[in-house]
Amino acid sequence: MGKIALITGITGQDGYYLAKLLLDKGYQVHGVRQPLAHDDTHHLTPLRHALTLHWGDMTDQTSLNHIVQSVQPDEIYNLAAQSHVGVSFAVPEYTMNVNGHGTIRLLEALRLYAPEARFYQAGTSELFGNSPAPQNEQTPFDPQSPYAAAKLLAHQAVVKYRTQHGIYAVNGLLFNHESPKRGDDFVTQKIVKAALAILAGQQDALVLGNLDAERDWGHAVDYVEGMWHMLQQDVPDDFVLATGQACSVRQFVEEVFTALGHQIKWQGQGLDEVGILVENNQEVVRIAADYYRPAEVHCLIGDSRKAQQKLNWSASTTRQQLIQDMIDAQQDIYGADIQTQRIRA
Ligand code: NAP
Ligand code: G4F
Repeated sequence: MGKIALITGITGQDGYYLAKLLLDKGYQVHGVRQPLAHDDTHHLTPLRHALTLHWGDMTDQTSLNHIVQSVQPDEIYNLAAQSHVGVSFAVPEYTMNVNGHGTIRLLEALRLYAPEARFYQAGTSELFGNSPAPQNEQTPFDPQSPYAAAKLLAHQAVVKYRTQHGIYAVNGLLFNHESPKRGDDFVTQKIVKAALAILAGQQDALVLGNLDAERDWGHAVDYVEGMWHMLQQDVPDDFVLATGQACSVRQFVEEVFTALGHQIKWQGQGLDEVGILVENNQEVVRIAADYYRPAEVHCLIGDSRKAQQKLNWSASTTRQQLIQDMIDAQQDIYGADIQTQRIRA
């Protein structure tokens, strides 16, 4: 029989791609779903029949104990989180409870009920904050948000359970990764969906915050492969996964419109800056202070040479392929209207 995996956060973006990867590898895949979420399994529809889902919550030790005890997993992937950095400024205590204390709860459940299980923690490049790029495993942490502070607690807990309790527990320090399954509130998906809606005549403008932030955007399908590799090593260790390519939010906007056959030019500065379609001067991008964060992480570019050398992992999907994949996934909704716009342009 194949190995047994338990995934928290299975209803999210990475949960889908990881569950698919593990099912393809012959794993029995179990997932945790929150009791209060509604419509949480729509991403999972193509896989749903092959998965076993359990009610549980990262804020509830009893449910995690019960799930770990009954599933007896070989591998636990802790992907569950309040994963929006901007939102974490509004709900800092909740974010710490889910992302920080929740990780400790799950590690305790493992230690008590399945101590031989291997543990993957969904760590983040946000830990590096404004430490100079490129960032790697040696770069000092500099958390800028409640989200990053909570993930730092989780990171340190994983190191302690590894060194003090002898548990095979690892931190993946993953840079931004996106896909058609990305939540609508993250900037890449917001840009893709808005560009399509604007060009289809269904939305007035795309309203953004800081256009100058730089991120290292890869495709989630590559990153879940790296998660799996981290749990197959002889010795547990922490790894950065990244593409090594920087791109600003501004450039991402330009690349999405270019992929749709349109060119953007920029006018004005700060909150008054606008993005305009070159062909007809239509104002399609505006800035609003609401989308700025109290503290920004300016530039994240990952150096994943350690993962290349020890895991034989590298990000194989280019940003252009990622953008095309995200656009293609929307074609059922916007396809016909977009073609009309192209002819008019
Ligand atoms: P996501 O799409 O936001 O998924 C988050 C998952 O966590 C969802 O399944 C959500 O359930 C679940 N969850 C939230 N609160 C929970 C709670 N209290 N109890 C149980 N489950 C809960 O995030 P993602 O992009 O897949 O990211 C996966 C993990 O990697 C997260 O921990 C994130 O912080 C981390 N990470 C992501 C990136 C990235 O670029 N994507 C980079 C570095 C690290 P519902 O569906 O019910 O809301
Ligand atoms: O898409 P974002 O919200 O992602 P962010 O903050 O980088 O966090 C994501 O990646 C982390 C890894 O580095 C994960 F740990 C985390 O869970 C999440 O998956 O924002 C990207 C950038 C930021 O600089 C933000 O200020 O885009 C900027 N931005 C500008 N306008 C915007 C907007 N972000 C959002 N969400 N919405 C805007 O309108």
